[in-house]
Amino acid sequence: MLERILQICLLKIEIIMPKQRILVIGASGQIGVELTLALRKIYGNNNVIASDLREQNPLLEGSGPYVSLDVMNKEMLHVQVIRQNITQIYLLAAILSATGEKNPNLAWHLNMQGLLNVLDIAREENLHKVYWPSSIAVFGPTSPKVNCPQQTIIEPITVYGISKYAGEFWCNYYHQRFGIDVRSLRYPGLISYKSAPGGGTTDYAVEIFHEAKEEKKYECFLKEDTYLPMMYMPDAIKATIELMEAPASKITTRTSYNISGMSFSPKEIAAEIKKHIPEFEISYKDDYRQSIANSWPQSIDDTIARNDWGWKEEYNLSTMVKDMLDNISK
Ligand code: NAD
Ligand code: AKB
Repeated sequence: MLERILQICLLKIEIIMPKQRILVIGASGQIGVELTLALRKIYGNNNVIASDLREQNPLLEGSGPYVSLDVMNKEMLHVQVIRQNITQIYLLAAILSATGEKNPNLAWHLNMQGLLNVLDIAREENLHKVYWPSSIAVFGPTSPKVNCPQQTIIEPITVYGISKYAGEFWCNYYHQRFGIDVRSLRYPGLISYKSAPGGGTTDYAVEIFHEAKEEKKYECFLKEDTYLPMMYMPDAIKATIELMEAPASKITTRTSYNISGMSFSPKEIAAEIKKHIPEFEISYKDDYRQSIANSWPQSIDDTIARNDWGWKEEYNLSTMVKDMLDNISK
């Protein structure tokens, strides 16, 4: 299905759009690797430039150009945008919730200044589009727990959540004030087998698969009944591309769209894994990440994304678990 969507996008782009040159910042990360590969299928390998502070992820090697880049160095970023004739930026570099609580100043600095550098350059160079993800981490303990709506009380308690919420309003500001076509999704926790997650509270839902395969047991850092919104990576990539390809007239939310895939607890995902690996056992020892998880909603209402640009997920808990286990084996 993702293949078909990529083909349709490719056809549309070839017919109606001028040549696009895309810079992915943070391309070696959990989302960056898969998004870069998907964008290369649509726009052509040489038109999608992967960049990161760290070395190129081995999965990207040989698939297209890579430049080493620090998003905090605005001059260097600006030079690359001009040199590579960039027309769109996907900004993925950030410090996530759990790592952010260990170094709040660094998280605030990178998550805010990185975004402002990109938005400024987008304005100066008249870029066609910018993509920047937000997170369900914008919500806090006073937000509704179940089916949390797009607009509600939003009082985040992590530095990561604060930076994402402030970032959403910067995106909206640059759109209203300077006409930048910046688009954003509030991703839930993302589950993938290609590249490892980078320091979030939802990382348990990836670790559990590797431990189940290798050790047949897993000690979870969240309590068994901690429900969180989650999404399988192919759905996240599909959502990102569909949002970015939607006509501007369909985009009514210029802060960031709520988006939802599934919701489950550690106990539920463990039970689903046990259907495939009967000897698998889970135990629980919660740590500082439990209070972060407690502050987030358990599920998300994404009606606006569904109505505006036709969002619909493909994977649920059981299809995701099967696909993860099949692919980790490979
Ligand atoms: P990640 O940590 O796996 O990847 C981030 C990448 O950015 C890393 O490869 C890192 O080396 C790079 N980076 C860090 N500092 C940089 C700098 N100064 N210059 C250039 N590159 C730098 O993160 P991810 O999970 O891929 O997340 C990408 C984006 O999606 C982030 O904005 C994150 O907040 C958001 N998001 C992710 C999830 C998730 O579950 N993965 C959920 C919600 C939102
Ligand atoms: C995290 O746990 O920090 C991320 C997120 C939900 O933003 N996965």
